[in-house]
Amino acid sequence: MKVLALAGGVGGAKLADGLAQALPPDDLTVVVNTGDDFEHFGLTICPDLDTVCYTLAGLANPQTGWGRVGETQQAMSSVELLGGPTWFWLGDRDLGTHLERTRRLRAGDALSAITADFCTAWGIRARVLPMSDQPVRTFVSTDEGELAFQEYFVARRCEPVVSSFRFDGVAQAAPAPGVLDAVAAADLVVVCPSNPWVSVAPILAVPGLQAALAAKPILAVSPIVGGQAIKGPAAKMFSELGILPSALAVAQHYGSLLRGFVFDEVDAAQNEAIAALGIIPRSTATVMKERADRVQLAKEILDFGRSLLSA
Ligand code: FO1
Repeated sequence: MKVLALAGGVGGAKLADGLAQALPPDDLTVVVNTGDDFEHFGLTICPDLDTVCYTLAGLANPQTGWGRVGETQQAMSSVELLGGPTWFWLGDRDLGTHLERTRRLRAGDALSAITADFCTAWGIRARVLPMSDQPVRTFVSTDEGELAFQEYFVARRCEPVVSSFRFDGVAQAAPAPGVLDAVAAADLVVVCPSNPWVSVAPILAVPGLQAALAAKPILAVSPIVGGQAIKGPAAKMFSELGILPSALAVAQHYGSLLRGFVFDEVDAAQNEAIAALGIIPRSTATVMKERADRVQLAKEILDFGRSLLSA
């Protein structure tokens, strides 16, 4: 079964890793949000792409979920001593990724081609594609004005109250080479447990992508468990947008896009309300603490996916 996964950062990366362990390498393509990307120290930083790649390669920092395991901090310590900006911390090994990616982007290479080469170098066998080769940058409207995504997320620690989101450049963006082919080839599309507002929405906003996906069986995995986000500001965003955060709210948010919805067993009481949306519900253990949890959840999702295909 060919699977296309849509992923943002840490939660998406963990499920992508589970799927990569549960599927033959040729059967998995992961399309990654690039709305979180930004320019810093003159470098192009792609946090979600790097988080997905480092996780698939077994190189991710297990404490944070982003950045590299076994990092050293010489470069940023040096920046700190010189009075430079350290609000967005870049470990030394990670910095090497941004240096080489930026060098190649400046030499005219496409982000998708660079990502493919990095994946080969890191021994990643699944296909990882940025949603687009054109820059798309997420901006967050808040009670403190409009903030660039990383300014909101890291510098302001998601404290400002959000009212809307803007994906700058998305109207001029095209799906990266291979994305529409992967959609066409997919038997099943899995929306990972990533933030619906700022991780999945930018992917779905890339022109042509939603129309291509409409023909496909899609299931989403809830990033909200027991009314809380497993990681990050998703629940806070739902609340600030006037929606009670819940698995049901996530299912309602995606609505008719979905054929199936996987959510945590602690929310099993929402089963009927989700089914009433015309979406087939499946509650299970969705919190991925250990690496084994990722494969377990991936296998469950694939079984559920197969049952959706034959229904
Ligand atoms: N998140 C933080 O909260 N603080 C950081 O200093 C930080 C640095 C960082 C460096 C590289 C990278 O790939 C990710 C980094 N992140 C950091 C995480 C990242 O900005 C967010 O988690 C994602 O953009 C949201 O998916």
